[in-house]
Amino acid sequence: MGDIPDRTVIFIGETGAGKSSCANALAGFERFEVSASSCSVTKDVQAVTVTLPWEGKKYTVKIVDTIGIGDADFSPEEVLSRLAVACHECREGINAVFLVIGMRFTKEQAEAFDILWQVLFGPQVVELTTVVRTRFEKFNDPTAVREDKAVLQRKTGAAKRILSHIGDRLLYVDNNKDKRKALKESGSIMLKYLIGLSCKNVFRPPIMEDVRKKISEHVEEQKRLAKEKGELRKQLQQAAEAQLGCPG
Ligand SMILES: Nc1nc2c(ncn2[C@@H]2O[C@H](COP(=O)(O)OP(=O)(O)O)[C@@H](O)[C@H]2O)c(=O)[nH]1
Ligand SMILES: [Mg+2]
Repeated sequence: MGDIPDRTVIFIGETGAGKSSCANALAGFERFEVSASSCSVTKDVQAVTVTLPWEGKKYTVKIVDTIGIGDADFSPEEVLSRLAVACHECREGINAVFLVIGMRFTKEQAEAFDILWQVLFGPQVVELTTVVRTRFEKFNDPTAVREDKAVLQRKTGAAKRILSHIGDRLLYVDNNKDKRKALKESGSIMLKYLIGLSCKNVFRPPIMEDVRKKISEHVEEQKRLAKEKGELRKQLQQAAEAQLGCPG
């Protein structure tokens, strides 16, 4: 099978985090559509395989860009389904998941990632996941990077949980399309990292049917929980009313 890429990387993250810009910086040309507004333009999965030179050798790198997690235009179920298609696109194996975060890493983002691991990928993918911090102008400054890592370490809740699995797998880039040098260096940072990865560690996404089943189970569970919450609220309200009804 000569057509399996040397490396396959999938970009995931919130809309506007800079996934498509990362994908372009890595590819070395503008292949993925970038949006200046906060609305998503990557409605569908986009994948491209490029041949990239590194230290005298050439590598084929499959780059998969995806829809934003937490995209307001789509229901969570729709987003999961589209991400499942992205996984299917990588059925020959994923070497890295690049979790793109801009200058903020919010609780909502972290919770969305949590669902993603549980429902779509399975926990083993966490080990293949690297956080890519975008818009980081001082990405070449070790002090600024160290300080930012310290800030991330102080996160709590879901963000803390995710980051504790990520450990030191953190890349800092600035894919500023108006700064060619920064853009080129950022692309190189990601490429160097991908090439340095052990190819033995490959994740083969589960077959589509299994993923679909997991998504519907998750959606059903969410509905059940919402119903349960509604019933509890009703009971509480009734209890409060009853108490008001019989003073003393
Ligand atoms: N300065 C700077 N701008 C960025 C960076 N990454 C993304 N952007 C800008 O942020 C906006 C959203 O980026 P995009 O790649 O479309 O985000 P996506 O929705 O995650 O794919 C665009 O205007 C990009 O030019 C970065 O690292 N530095
Ligand atoms: Mg995009």
